[in-house]
Amino acid sequence: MSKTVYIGMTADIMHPGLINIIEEGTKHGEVMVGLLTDKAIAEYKRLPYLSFEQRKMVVENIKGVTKVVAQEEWDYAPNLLKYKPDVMLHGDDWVKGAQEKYRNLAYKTMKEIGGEVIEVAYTTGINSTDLVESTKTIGTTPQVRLKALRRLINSKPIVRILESHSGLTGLIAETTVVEKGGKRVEFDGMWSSSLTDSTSKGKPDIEAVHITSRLHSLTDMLECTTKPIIYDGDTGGKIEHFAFTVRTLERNGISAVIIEDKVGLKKNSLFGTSVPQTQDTIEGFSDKIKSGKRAQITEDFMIIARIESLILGKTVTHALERAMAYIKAGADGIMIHSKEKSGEDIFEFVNKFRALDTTTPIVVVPSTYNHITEEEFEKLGVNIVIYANHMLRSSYPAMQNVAKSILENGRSLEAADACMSIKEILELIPGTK
Ligand code: SPV
Ligand code: MG
Repeated sequence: MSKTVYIGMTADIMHPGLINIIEEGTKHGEVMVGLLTDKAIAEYKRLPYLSFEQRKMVVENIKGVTKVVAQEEWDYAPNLLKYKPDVMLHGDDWVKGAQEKYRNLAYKTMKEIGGEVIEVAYTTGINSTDLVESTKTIGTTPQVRLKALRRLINSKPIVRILESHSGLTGLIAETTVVEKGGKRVEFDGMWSSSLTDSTSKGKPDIEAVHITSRLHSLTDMLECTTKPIIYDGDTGGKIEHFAFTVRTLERNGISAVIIEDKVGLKKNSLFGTSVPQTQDTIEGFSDKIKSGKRAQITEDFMIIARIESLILGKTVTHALERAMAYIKAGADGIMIHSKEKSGEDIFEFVNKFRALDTTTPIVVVPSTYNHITEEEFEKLGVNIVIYANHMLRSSYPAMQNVAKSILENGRSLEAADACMSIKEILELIPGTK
């Protein structure tokens, strides 16, 4: 009987390096590809462009591949124990860095099951991470981007979203990465905030900036990023208008709209009860959700219902009743908002909600209860955390200080240290030179 050779891969973008490894595998036996699921990949890297099913279809049709199985974790060991291959093949690029741990585990497991590990020389000059980088400069399509949010919710313990109101802030959300415990940590997408989009246009956050103008900011972000965008739809406006908003957003590849259950002149929620704000009726808001869902063209677009009960001084029970009604009306997720500093009301709501509903995605916006970590939200059962205004709140004081310094000194020398260098700004945007 011929030997089984196990090869783990993502196979998002097919390239000669992967074909070389498969070819090498066929010299030792029948090749079984352990195809990493979105969930396995999301532990360490950005989601692949193609879905698991699409990647599977491609790999199954490559010459020399006998079988494709799902690898549900970044760690190869569980699948090696399950399928007990005679050989495991891997490129020699896993000797150092974050992958080293999994290399050691693979060696240990193969020894246990009486097999061997063969390392093949990695094809230099080509790998999928570099290819993804170059693909990013080409861009994405509305469909791929739109789907990305649901895929992220299904594959990550928590989805991390950063506010963006311009091309530049979009680029920060797209490209900022830190290394933490051998893992790449980055934002998963952007929040088009009504507060910061209005403020950056010198307008109050009262739905005075029309969707036509909001779309300009969105287009700037769409043109230079690939990550998914969640749109702050305020109250959604009139029911009849909301249907058009949904179509416009979908057409542009926006993944989700969040609408809040308020009526009349909308004021920012963080004012709480210090300004008059009126909550919609359950029936009225449910009708708006239904109308949006009817207007939707794709399966993937999400309408997320934002509950303002806690903002308006009502109880968690009041908020829960609304959550259940909005889900019944078709909402794809619930955003629970609060301006309490402790976050206790959010904990109470999510705990009680999760006892009734284990699957509907929950979104939180910890602007005031900012001491709570993503890890704590994850444990609680939250799916998306939005840092809703931090790019604008950090840039405004920085700009104002520089403007003051120029006025005080009658020159810009004293402000120079607070500014990036001319060289840095010239090189900031790729393609400038
Ligand atoms: C926004 O960012 O515009 C929001 C969140 O809607 S909040 O400002 O807290 O209302
Ligand atoms: Mg808003």
